[in-house]
Amino acid sequence: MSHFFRAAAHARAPGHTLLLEQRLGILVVALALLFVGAQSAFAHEFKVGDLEIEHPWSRATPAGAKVAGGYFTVTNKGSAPDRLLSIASDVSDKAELHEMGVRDGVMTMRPVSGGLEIPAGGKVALAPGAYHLMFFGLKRQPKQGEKFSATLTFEKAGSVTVEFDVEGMGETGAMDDHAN
Ligand SMILES: [Cu+2]
Repeated sequence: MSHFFRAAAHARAPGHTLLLEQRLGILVVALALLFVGAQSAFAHEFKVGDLEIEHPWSRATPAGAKVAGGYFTVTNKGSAPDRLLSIASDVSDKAELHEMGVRDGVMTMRPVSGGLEIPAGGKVALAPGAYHLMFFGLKRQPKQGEKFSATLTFEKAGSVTVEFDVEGMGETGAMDDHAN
């Protein structure tokens, strides 16, 4: 009886140990994947100099569309104002910074001349219906779930290449039409 028990225990112990190690291994892999996933979903942030650029995103465009928007939040942690001067991307022929305004009673967008100031210690949000980037002459159709990169050039902080997450077409509802 005790001989049988010992044999059984001997036979099972390594199996249990292996299983526990396997389980721990799977757990570690799962946690690592979760962490990587969470990072790409939430910590989508870029830094250059004193500036932090959070969550650059765009919207999927319908087939044949030649224009896409670009949005993000930029925070200036420095003690001097900076200025977003220009945008360039492989995804389109050109890119502009736009602002919304009312002209003759009609809401229109127009290019921002002289760049967009980011005040010292301040935050500027580029969002649908407000300041935004426009990518003109799309060379391909950005699809939901994809990313495309663009380089932002600031007066003081210099240039930084950021990744725009392409979100769903219905993501905001506002300002797909372009008055230019
Ligand atoms: Cu625009």
